[in-house]
Formats: sequence, C-alpha cells, structure tokens
Amino acid sequence: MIRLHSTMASINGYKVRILLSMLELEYELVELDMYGGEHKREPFLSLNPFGQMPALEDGDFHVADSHACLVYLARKYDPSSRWLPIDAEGEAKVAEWLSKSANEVHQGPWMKRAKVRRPDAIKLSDEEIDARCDHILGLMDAHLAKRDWLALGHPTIADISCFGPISMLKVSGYDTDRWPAVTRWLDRVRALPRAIDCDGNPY
Ligand SMILES: N[C@@H](CCC(=O)N[C@@H](CS)C(=O)NCC(=O)O)C(=O)O
Repeated sequence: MIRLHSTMASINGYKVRILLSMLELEYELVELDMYGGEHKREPFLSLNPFGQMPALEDGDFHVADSHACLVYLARKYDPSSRWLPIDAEGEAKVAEWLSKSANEVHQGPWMKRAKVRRPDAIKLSDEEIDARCDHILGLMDAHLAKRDWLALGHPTIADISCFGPISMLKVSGYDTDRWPAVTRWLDRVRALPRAIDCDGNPY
C-alpha cells in the first residue's frame, strides 16, 4: 500500500495527490500536524531528514520531495510512460520544467500561498513575492501562448508540478487572469481525467 505523508494544506503534497488520482492508485494519506511541528520530529524525520513534506512510502521503499515522488510514481505505475517519457529528449524537457517548478515557481507562486497560510514564517514582502510571480508567469505565458502543455505535446508531471502552486494563486490574492495563456493551461489541467482540487474533489 502506498502511504503519502503530508498535510492536506501542503501544495507540494497536493501535486502528488493529483498524480495518484490520475493514475487511479489507492493510497493512505498519513496526515501530519504541520502547525504542531510533527514534520520536524521522528518518525517523519526518518523519511525526510529535511523535515519537509511530502514523503511517500511504497512497501519497503520510501522517497521524499514532491518531484521525486512524482518521478517515482510515473516511472513505476504509468506503463505508457506518457507522464514521464523514457526518451532522452522527452525526459530532459520534463526535467527542465521540474527544475523551474522547484525554483522559480516555488519562490514565487508557492511562496504567495505559504505567506497567506503562515504569515509569520515568510519574511518576504508581498511586493517581492508578487514581482517573482509576475516574472515566472510572464515567461510561462509567452511559452504557453505557442503550446498546450509545458514540456511536451501532451500533459506530463511537469504540468502537474507547476499546476499545484499556480492553481492556488487566485485564492491567495494574485490574479492569474492577467495571463491568458496560463489561464487556458490551468483550465486544460483541470479538465484532465481524474484531476482533483486541493480538497480532493473532482473539478
Ligand atoms: N522541495 C520540496 C519542498 C517541500 C516543502 O517546502 N514542503 C512544505 C509544505 S508544501 C513544508 O514541508 N513546509 C514546512 C517546513 O518547511 O517547515 C518539495 O518539492 O517537496
């Protein structure tokens, strides 16, 4: 049985829950009390000494970090390899956007949500976070104006990863409607079979 260790509020955990749903995989969500600091103590630290969610267990195997979880699930449970291609070019294109997600998307859109949820923990000003969002969304809007999906001609784990934080921007006070190609891409991801919102409900 797959076990996902996360809070429901974790956007990085949400990315993994989306793929689990799309691949129709059964799993147990092991809910962590983030405000109580459960992710900074054992037994979670044995899964991820960095003390960050999510982490995933599958039998004797465990892995931490949303992108590592996405890579593992796609490679292990998607026999079509569409979510994570095996050819060098396709895999590299997916890795390119996973990197953007871990860096620019995390530092802008993810941070926007994190500041709403934990204002005391995020020292950056709203102006700085919004400027970071403008920067990455501007680049993504130009990229998506010419294509439907971020990495390849079909959806991949790169789209799921970037979708998580960017889909939460509007409820966090940043208007993504300003970016028409990004808005169309968000709608495209929401329309994928078995896509779920952050509460786990179908769109
Ligand atoms: N690179 C990591 C980042 C994980 C991360 O920042 N997780 C957040 C929740 S979305 C967390 O655990 N925050 C609590 C903390 O850092 O104390 C990933 O992609 O999983």
